[in-house]
Amino acid sequence: MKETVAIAHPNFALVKYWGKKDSKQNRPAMSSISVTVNSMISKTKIFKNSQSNHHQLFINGVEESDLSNILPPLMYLSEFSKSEDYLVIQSQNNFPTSSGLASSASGIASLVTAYEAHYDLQLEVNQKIEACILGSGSAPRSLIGGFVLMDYKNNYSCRQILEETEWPLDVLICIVSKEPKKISSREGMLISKKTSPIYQNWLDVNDRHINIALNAIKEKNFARLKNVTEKNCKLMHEVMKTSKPSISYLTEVTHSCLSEIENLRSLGHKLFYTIDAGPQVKIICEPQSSETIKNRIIDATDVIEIIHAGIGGSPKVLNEN
Ligand code: 2P0
Repeated sequence: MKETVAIAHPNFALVKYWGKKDSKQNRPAMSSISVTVNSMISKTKIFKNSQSNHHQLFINGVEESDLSNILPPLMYLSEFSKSEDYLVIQSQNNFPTSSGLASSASGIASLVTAYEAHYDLQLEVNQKIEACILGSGSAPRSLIGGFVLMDYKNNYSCRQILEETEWPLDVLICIVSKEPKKISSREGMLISKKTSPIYQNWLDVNDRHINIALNAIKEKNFARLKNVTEKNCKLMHEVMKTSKPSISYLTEVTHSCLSEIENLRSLGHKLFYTIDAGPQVKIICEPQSSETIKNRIIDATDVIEIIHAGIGGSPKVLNEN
């Protein structure tokens, strides 16, 4: 039986997407800029389901009953494959799932990549982006390595700003909790759009933050990228906090990590952080500071572990038989 396996890496947004233009089509209401990371991997195997007449999804070996994120991409892709097959989809993450580590982005990007190869579809880039968005608004960014712009104004086109080797920074992912988040990004975004008094301000600032980050990355200007990334992150968490009910993904350990980041800066290390819909802190730093930063954070906080990553590449098909 033919099986196809593909891998994709998560991406972390430096200028973030939080809010949808269109919930039905899962369209983001703004542009975003991200960095793809290399040591974290979603690996997805697909093959025809000969046992059952529906799709089955297994994440880390456990069957999922909720297929709502994968059915829209699969329906879209079946228009190209003309296949009526039901599939078994087995996805493995080498990192905690659903806890603010972008597992949906890498999971969906690996599924779309595996599906395209399985049916030899030779899709256009915009068709892969469309398939990804239907599953996760941040997943198209995982189709590309390095620093990536997803442009809301240009039909969500995605382009590489710098290749993964062009600016060799490290990404240290501080795992504060492995618990799945209580409010999904999808739910949280709906609440914020409806209720946060600063949601319009958040939309209005997107263009400016995108331009600053785009130029900072092109110029490899660490200080400017730090300023805009942290400003954008703080504003997104303020939008969450001012929503009704108020949304907070941060914990005491998250805050202790942030204090330690300030201490490390005062010692002359170059680092900045971002935090997504979960308590984990992602630190972007110069590689020569990585070991000191890791040791300090492990010693001074209750962070469980730190994943040491570099900038990652695009998805890959591992085998087809
Ligand atoms: C981002 N996040 O830009 C932002 C920052 C979380 C905070 O995109 O509803 O899992 O499937 O589109 O893609 C997380 O959103 O949500 C996300 P859906 P997704 O990375």
